[in-house]
Amino acid sequence: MGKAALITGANGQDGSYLAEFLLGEGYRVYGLVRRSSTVTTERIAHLVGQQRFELIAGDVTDATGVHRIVQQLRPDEIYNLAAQSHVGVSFDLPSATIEVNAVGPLNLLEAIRAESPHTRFYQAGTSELFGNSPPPQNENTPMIPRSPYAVAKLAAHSLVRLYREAYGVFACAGILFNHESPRRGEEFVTRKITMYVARLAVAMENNAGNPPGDWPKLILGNLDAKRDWSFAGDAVRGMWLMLQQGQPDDFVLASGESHSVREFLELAFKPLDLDYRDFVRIDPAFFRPAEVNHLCGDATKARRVLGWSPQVSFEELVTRMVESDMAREQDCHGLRCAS
Ligand code: NAP
Ligand code: F7E
Repeated sequence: MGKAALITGANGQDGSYLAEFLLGEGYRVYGLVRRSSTVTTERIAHLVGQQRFELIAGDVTDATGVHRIVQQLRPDEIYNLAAQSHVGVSFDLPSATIEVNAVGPLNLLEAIRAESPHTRFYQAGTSELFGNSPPPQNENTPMIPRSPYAVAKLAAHSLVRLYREAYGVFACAGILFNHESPRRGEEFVTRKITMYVARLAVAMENNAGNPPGDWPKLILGNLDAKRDWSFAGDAVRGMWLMLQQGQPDDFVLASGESHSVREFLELAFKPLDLDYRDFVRIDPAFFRPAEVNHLCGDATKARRVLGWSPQVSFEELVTRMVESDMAREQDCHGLRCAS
């Protein structure tokens, strides 16, 4: 019989790719999704109804519910991807962010310790842990968080090590640098840019190849921040590999290449043959109280131990995201025209 895995945050960007990946590996997959008054399962709609895929209502901040779910399922693996994952928002919602991102993993680890000690645990950690520690960053780089988001993730990172050392839980922390996809949330900078480019492209198609004169600007914050961007589909393969090893450990997953937000913009606007500077307006509201300036990961350990490396280049990633948003925008425009 195949293994069983529980994914928290199953309807998020990474959760959707991980669910697909594990189903492909023969797993039975339980996706934890919190109750909402609107539909939040678009990213996994194509999986719902499949024989080995089941949605479970739950919230990682609810210790009692988490305990019961782990007790009932006793899965082989748990991937904790649930989070308030927006760094900027964490400055406005610090308590909620700490609750989900730090207390959430604590609830899961406690439930594993008490009810299902054989369960292997993956915690979704982040390059934000490093703050402004100079690049390249690896597993030994000092972790000096610069946001409530990163402070909470540092607590989770420390809990993983504690439960491994104190209780022998097979717990791994991934330290993942930014990873994106056409399924990326619309409020992250990459997707915000590719959606804007797609809308502009479709508007131009309908305006004899010219940008409409009164076209609204793309409003952004700090264009000089540098990030190590890779593809989410590559990242989830790395998460799974961590839980297949003989010993639990922590790993950086990154491309080893760093680009500024400005470079992302230039590349995204390229198919339109337009200068992004004519379309972007900078608004201080999108700057963060404390910024992480330059992230560039060193994934040597993951390459050596896990045999992991990213398959999609930065250029390919930007192209895929722009093309996907263009196709979506064209469909949507077609529907509007038809109705
Ligand atoms: P995402 O798209 O924002 O997904 C996060 C998921 O967590 C959403 O499905 C959300 O559900 C769910 N969630 C939030 N609060 C919850 C709660 N209290 N109980 C249960 N579920 C809850 O994030 P992502 O990009 O897939 O990232 C996955 C994980 O990796 C996150 O932990 C993130 O912090 C971490 N990470 C991401 C990156 C990256 O570049 N993507 C890099 C490093 C680490 P709703 O739909 O209901 O909001
Ligand atoms: O910002 C700058 C912003 O919000 C990237 C999460 O998945 O990766 C992600 O966190 C950069 C920052 O991602 C806008 O100041 C400029 O320097 O897309 P982002 P992030 O903060 O790097 C890490 C690894 C995670 O763990 C997180 O969960 O872009 N920026 N203008 C902007 N950012 C946003 N969101 N919106 C802007 O308008």
